[in-house]
Amino acid sequence: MNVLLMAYGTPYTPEEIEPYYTDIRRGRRPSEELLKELSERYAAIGKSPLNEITLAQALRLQALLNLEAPSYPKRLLGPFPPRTPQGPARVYVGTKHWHPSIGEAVAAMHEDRVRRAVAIVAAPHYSLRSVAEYQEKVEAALKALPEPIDFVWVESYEAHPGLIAAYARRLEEAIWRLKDPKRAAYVFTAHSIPVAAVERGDPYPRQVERTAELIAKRLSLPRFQVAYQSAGRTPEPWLGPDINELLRNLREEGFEEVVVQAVGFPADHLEVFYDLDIEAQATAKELGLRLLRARSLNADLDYIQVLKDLVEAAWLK
Ligand code: FEC
Repeated sequence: MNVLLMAYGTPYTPEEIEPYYTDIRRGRRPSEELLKELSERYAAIGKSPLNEITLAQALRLQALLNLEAPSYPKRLLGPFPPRTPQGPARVYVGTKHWHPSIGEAVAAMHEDRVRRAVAIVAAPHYSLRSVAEYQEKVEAALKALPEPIDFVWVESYEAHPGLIAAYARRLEEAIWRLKDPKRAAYVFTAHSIPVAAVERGDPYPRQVERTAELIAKRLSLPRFQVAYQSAGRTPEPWLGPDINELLRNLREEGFEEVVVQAVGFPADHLEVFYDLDIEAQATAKELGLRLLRARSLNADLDYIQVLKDLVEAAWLK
């Protein structure tokens, strides 16, 4: 079984911020002002752990796929780790905007004579501005190869029961720290996308709402809202409400405590550590609102189990 696990990617060093940002902007170099602003955000969090987390997810997914869990032998009769019936699983990592890039990963798969693989993004919701762009990058990489690779896509998994349970578990931990859970506000966030994509029929907001509804139902939350974060620094309108704007409204409505859970990203990175832990926290503090953030899924085994289920189901298609 072969898997291409994809994520956004992040620069490894401050010098790499400029080419990384240029790639996000489809080859247009950012102005000095934009570059300075982004560099300051990275400096404020020390370093984004996204590449390390993505690699850990891939290693654990590969290990899990290579274990025959249900019939795991009590005595070791064969090779360790036991192989899946389809043969050893290999998980390749490709990032959307840095290295290893999606193109580099697809080229490595071709060198290893991979003919069929499952493609999955470490982000649960489909968007024209996320998964569709990962798909374009895979298509472009395939064009450069002499033989095709047949990719079976997992396009979204916003309602996977294991994902909902994993998010609910982290949210519950935050709820334990609340002074009064019945009177608190609960906000689920995802990365904003341009409104233009939503107008073209992007299912993204519906899928984000669905994840939020299912987590809220599982924990019988008294109320919940969805907000968007990290809108791009471009003049076009971005999908809202913005998390900071929502925090202001919540305070005006009299809320004193709020739990925020980022459901659009499984991993910690710049947008979690800066946009939520620094920026949204500063807004909350200024408003006199107590903000708790539910911890991320990262490379924890419950999330990796979700990826394993999805990948195995896609492989059998
Ligand atoms: O830790 C890190 O260094 C990387 C954090 C990171 C993640 C991430 C995920 C998503 N994005 C999505 C949409 C857009 C759109 C644009 C855009 C721009 C940026 C910039 C940075 C950035 N994003 Fe991001 N995103 C992360 C980081 N993103 C940095 C550029 C500076 C800025 O605007 O803040 C606009 C692109 C353009 O200009 O055309 C659109 C979506 C996701 C969630 C799905 C996924 O993970 O792929 C959607 C992580």
